[in-house]
Amino acid sequence: MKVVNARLRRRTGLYSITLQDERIQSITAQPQLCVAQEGNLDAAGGLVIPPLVEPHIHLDAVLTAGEPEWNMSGTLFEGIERWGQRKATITHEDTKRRALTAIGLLRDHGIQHVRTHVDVTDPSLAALQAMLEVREEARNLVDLQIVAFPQEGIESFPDGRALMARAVEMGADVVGGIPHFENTREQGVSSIKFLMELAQRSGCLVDVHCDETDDPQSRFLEVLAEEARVRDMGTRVTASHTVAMGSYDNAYCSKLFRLLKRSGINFVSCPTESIHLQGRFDTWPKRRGVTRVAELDHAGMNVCFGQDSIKDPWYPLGNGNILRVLEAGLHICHMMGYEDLQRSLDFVTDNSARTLSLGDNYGLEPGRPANLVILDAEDDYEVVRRQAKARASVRLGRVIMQRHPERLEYPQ
Ligand code: 17E
Ligand code: FE2
Repeated sequence: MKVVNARLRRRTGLYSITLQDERIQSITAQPQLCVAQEGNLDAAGGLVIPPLVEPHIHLDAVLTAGEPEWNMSGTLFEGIERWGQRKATITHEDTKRRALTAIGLLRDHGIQHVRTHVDVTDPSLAALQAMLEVREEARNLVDLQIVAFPQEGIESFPDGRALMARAVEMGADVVGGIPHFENTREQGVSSIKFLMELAQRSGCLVDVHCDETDDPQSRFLEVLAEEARVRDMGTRVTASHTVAMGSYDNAYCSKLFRLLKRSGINFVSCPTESIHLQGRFDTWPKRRGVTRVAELDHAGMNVCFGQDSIKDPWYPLGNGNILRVLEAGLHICHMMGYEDLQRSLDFVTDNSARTLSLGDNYGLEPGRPANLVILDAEDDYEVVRRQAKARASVRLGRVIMQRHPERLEYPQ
């Protein structure tokens, strides 16, 4: 199969992309628009990109907002409490059904690579077992990485360490953490040492909910980065949220950035989630409660955007559209300069793929998997401005989603 009349990022002109045996065979320049042959896909001058990536979502909690009660304060802490109520009633089937529904939404928005956190502070590990099955059953739609995420703490939850180890044995891909939620600062530090050790021993990646609080004293990021540096694991480690960095003073941040850079770790910001959950203990002026995305990026570090939630106890909106989160993130992080807009898709494609350590399994290059998405606009700027829809999603050479343009009518 061929995709014709494609525009590509960072290149001018039109291209044809030939797919063969689940791989990209070649990418060739076209002198002009051509007529698509039967069986080929016509990008019609739209941008063709490798699939969008969702680097941070909680598929075990999606579509549960209000069950049994709504989060009225809008804080992370009430979210955890409300989730605790819902967690008591989750079942294997309920978790699978909601996760698969959400994966359908992600598919419709051109996403094919997903990292989901799954709460393992549950002695039954029912949600994890369900998600392991979802990972297999949804293989034709997405590559799913599962994070063993200790929502109620590793040190502060009964048998927390054993549950983490068990989750890895069962098949989790990534080790998680939540040091700012542990009972004491010491427990936060020891939880990071424990989880890094577990990851190193098992060969898992690492993705820690790190400093998701406006407390400027929450400084677990430096602990995570140093652990990654001394173990030489930086490229395999991700710090998610790090919103306390939005409250650190510049003197500390300037020292911190030196370590972060040397550690080589990755960052995920969930700007819609954080603008909603953070700043809740401020009156006015209110902090933005988002990490220093532009500054990390300008310092040469790897940052990407994630959705975090779809209608869950922490965040009542969300629909699977990562371009909505990109648009919000560009606003919230003061990233709407011309240069930023011109490369804005980096934050939901290449940077995210690097966070997920996708390596040669990602990217529009001959020899790589035949995974791509056709967007309904011609470049990054127009994609984000017009909130372009994914017109088609191709996975291993097969079309898994095709969207036909909506039709407007103007009766007199
Ligand atoms: N759990 C957590 O600790 N933080 C979040 N933002 C979500 C779940 C969605
Ligand atoms: Fe999260």
